[in-house]
Amino acid sequence: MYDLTVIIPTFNEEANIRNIVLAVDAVFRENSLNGQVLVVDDNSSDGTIPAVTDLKRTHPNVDILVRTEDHGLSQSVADGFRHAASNVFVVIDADFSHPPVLIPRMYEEIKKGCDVVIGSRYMEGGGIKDWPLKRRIISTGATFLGRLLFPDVTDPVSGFFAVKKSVVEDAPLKPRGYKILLEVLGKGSWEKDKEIPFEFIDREAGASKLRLKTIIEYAEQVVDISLYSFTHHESAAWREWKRVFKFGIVGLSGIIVNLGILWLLVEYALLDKNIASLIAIEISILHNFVWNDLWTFRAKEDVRITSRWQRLIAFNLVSIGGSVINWGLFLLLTAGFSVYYLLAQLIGILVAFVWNFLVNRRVTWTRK
Ligand SMILES: Nc1nc2c(ncn2[C@@H]2O[C@H](COP(=O)(O)OP(=O)(O)OP(=O)(O)O)[C@@H](O)[C@H]2O)c(=O)[nH]1
Ligand SMILES: [Mg+2]
Repeated sequence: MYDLTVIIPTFNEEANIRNIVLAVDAVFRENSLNGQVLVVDDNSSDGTIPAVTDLKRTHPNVDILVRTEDHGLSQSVADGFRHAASNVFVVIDADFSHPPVLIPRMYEEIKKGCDVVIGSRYMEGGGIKDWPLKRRIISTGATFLGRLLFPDVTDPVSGFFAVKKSVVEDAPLKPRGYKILLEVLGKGSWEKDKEIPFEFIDREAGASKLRLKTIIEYAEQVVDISLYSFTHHESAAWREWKRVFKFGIVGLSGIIVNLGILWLLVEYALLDKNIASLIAIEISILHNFVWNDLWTFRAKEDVRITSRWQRLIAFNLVSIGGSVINWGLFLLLTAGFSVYYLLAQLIGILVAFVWNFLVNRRVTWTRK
């Protein structure tokens, strides 16, 4: 049994495989880690397989799994999970896009109690070197979609991560496409994650395999994980849906508060209707803030905006933005597209709701 297994998926990586295996093994030795290197190859036609077989002779901790069916990167990594001879897995690309020197830090975090440790390109200190605009746009879109499911994770589609065996061993992974991490986060059982920044360096050797099919598969995967979470309430994605529901309930109750206050102010305080409406709006915003702070997001020390007053100001500003969106859409739909005014208002409310949730989630109640 090894301390950890570094899984390297490969397909025609002759130009890199020897160097990456040796680099990972050197990191093991420098850090006194008893590590296994497991190359999972999709029956490459170049010299990848002989190169690993050759290395095995001098390095008994190097293994190779050659697959002949169900070709695919994610499928290969999932196969690697099943064949690894340890309880901690690290997944890394063969083309030196991911720095092997970070492996010991990832392993340390797992030892300290994390279930998943992610190498992030999108957190402070991380980055991407030498990517053409097209790749950047696709990656940004994929990351945005992934963050809808896991908003606390800055890079939920990273190919560089460490995970405990217990997270994935009973998970009904349906691996496909390129984003195995999203599948692990969506179907695995985990509580604690941590991200470590790194700079992604585009490959120098060998060929890229990104195709349109990859993008379609990815969209299917996001939908599949959402549906899965509806029937698996222990999943992390369900935790997020719960927040959406709670946020919605708070919003609905805010409408009752809003109307109730307006009625009281007009009928009993005999206030001018226009002034009373403004006061009622602000009080309902305050009401919503308190419930979202205490209940929906359970804000504790782990939020970035530690002052409750500052969170209140942020929430207020976001709510005003939501109202502007609501009203703007109403004007656009009724005047521009002759939509029935109640329907136009309803669409405005729904879009403002999405705005309010997403922006407050990422700003007002974002994690440290
Ligand atoms: N087993 C297996 N490995 C694959 C497959 N496709 C890619 N890989 C490996 O997965 C890793 C990432 O693939 P890349 O082609 O580098 O993907 P990328 O980083 O998104 O794109 P480029 O670096 O620009 O080519 C590399 O180690 C590849 O050899 C596959 O179908 N099966
Ligand atoms: Mg690459």
